[in-house]
This record gives sequence, C-alpha cells and structure tokens, in this order.
Amino acid sequence: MADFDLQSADGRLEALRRMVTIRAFDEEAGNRFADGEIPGFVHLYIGEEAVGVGTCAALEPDDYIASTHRGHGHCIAKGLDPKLMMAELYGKADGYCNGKGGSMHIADVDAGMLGANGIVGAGPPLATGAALTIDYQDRDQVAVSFCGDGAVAQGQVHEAINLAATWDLPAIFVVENNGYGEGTPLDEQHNVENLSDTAQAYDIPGLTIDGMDVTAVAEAVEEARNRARSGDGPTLVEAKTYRYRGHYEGDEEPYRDEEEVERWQDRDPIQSFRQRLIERGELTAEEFEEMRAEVEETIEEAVDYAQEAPAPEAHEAYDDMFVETVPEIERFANAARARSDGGRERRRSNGGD
Ligand SMILES: Cc1ncc(C[n+]2csc(CCOP(=O)(O)OP(=O)(O)O)c2C)c(N)n1
Ligand SMILES: [Mg+2]
Repeated sequence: MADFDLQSADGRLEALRRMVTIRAFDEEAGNRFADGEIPGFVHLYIGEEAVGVGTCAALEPDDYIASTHRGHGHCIAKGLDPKLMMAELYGKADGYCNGKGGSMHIADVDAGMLGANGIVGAGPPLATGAALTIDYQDRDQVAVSFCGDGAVAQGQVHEAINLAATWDLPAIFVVENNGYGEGTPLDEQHNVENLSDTAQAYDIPGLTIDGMDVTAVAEAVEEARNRARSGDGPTLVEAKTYRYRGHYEGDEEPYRDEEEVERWQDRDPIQSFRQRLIERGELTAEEFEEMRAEVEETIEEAVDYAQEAPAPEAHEAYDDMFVETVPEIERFANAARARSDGGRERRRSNGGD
C-alpha cells in the first residue's frame, strides 16, 4: 500500500496537507533567501504542488523518484522531513546531504528520493537507470522522473526515454510543463503544443493532463504505474502547470504579465482540492485553517532547527566523494583538519572559540 493515496478520505487529507506543506515550506524558503540566510539559489515549486503530490499519491513508498532543480515539492510529496530539508538549504551539517548539496541537491535514497539536480534533464537518465536495476532484480517497483518542459529539449532526456521504451523498463516520465524554460515560453522551445506528442517517437503512451488537479495527476500516474508493472514499459505524462514565482528568487520576470499569473492562480491546486473535500463533507473550513496552522508551525520549527544546526567542518568537504579511500583526497582532508584545529587553537588562546 502507498503511504497515502486518493482512494480514502484520510489519504485525500494527507495529499492536501502535503500540498499545503510544500507551499508553506517554499514561501518560507523564499523569505529566508531574501533575508540572505540561504546560500546559492532557490527555485520555488509554488503553484505546481498538485504534480508532485498527485504523482507520489500513486506510488508505493519504495518506488523511486528523480527530481529537478525545482525539487523541494517532490521531496515533501515523497515524505521527506522539512527539518532536514531546511537544514540542507542552509548548508548545515544536519541536512540530508550534510549541507553539501543545498536546495538543488537534496537526496534521500532510503526514502526513494534519488536526488534533486542542478543539471536540467538529469532526472530521466537516473530513472531509466533505477528502472533497469528494478527490472534486472525483478523487484516490484517503478522509477519516476520529473523534468520540465525545457528539459524535454535536452539530448539526455531523449536518450533516457528511448532506452526505457526500447527495453520496456518500469519507468514513468512526468513532464512538468509550466510554460517556460527560464524566461523562454514553450512555443519558442518546441514545435509541438503538447509535449506528450513526443511519446509517439518512442511508441509509448503519452498523456496530457491538468497539472493543477491532484486527482487527474494521480489517476494518470496510477495508470502509468500499472502499465510499467505489467512489463509494458514507460509512459510519458505531461502535466500542464504553472509556477507562480519567478524562475528563481530574484527573477524580475520581464517575460510575462501579472494577468497571466492571476489567471493560473484562479485555478489554484490547493484551493480547488480544499473546496472539493469540503463539498464531499470530508473537511470543514475550520479544519483546513487548523491544518494550515499546524503546517506553519512545522515550517517555523524547521527554520529554527536549520538556523541552530552546526555548519559542516571544512575537512568534511572531502567526505563521501569516493567509495574507496583515495590517498590524495585523504591528504587534502587531513590538511583541512589541521587548519581548522589550528584555527580553533588560535581562537582559544585569544580567549574565545
Ligand atoms: C544542462 C543545463 N542547461 C542549462 C541549465 C540552466 N538552467 C537552469 S533551469 C533552466 C530552465 C529549465 O526549464 P524547465 O526544464 O522547463 O524547468 P522549470 O525551471 O520550468 O521548472 C535552465 C536552462 C542547467 N542548469 N543545466
Ligand atoms: Mg518549465
């Protein structure tokens, strides 16, 4: 059984909670980034929550996902802990990758999260590789990759889908078509209107669905999962969606106008699902507010945790690079260790640490 699905009222509430959590996490990540607390870049998933959550609702807990540079939402949808995620954004030693990955490289292989990725289009080859392992070891799992509309024009995405299709691997390719690759609109990137049409080139099913509707996403991915598990190979699911924020935080967005953003916000995935659950008698407006308050508290705790967590030591930069010890790397690590010990010694003799 999936850890949540859309077949039960409890599962639907959990899906709503995960979407609310993604939005609250990313709003706070945006605020903290603006305050200069988070190094690097952050790309927010606000507006696209139904794609990540609908996909994960159709998966089993041990299925794999491979994410993108806009990956916070995928992590939360897969059940990762916002505390350890926020610590990773802050570059702290307690983060998922000991603070060495940051926003664009959160991974938790035990939870089936193969990694966010700063390289556009890097998810599909990871999913094809994981699907090959699943197939080879005859395991009852699937591997899903998320990628953007921009990534679909990338060579390695074509290679990955082509191989998975040719070998009938249990992979699912979820394309998050949010209408833009950075500031370039879809019609300046592609010669087709529906990216699912590209599935024809691989002779696999291609579906275009409403990515603002969590139920539509879950149904499509469930169908794709059943097909993959039957040995019939991959499916390409194009979810049409929209990011409310700029490409990255700080983007001045000269390529679109406010009206376009508002048109999509009118179809907000959280508000529409909330409304549907209220109409079904599964939620009241008060209960939704309680859920939101609980989520906000969780996110505040995550920020407190991240702010207070220790930074990694300099020599830890050399950990986790190779499976076997490499003498040169050991030498660099020891030199860094000696430098930080020396620094600590100097601070102590100056009366502080
Ligand atoms: C291989 C590669 N090329 C270019 C970039 C720079 N880049 C970062 S995000 C991005 C746009 C990606 O657009 P899309 O795949 O639609 O994802 P979205 O940002 O819309 O979620 C580009 C070109 C990169 N990170 N990696
Ligand atoms: Mg895009």
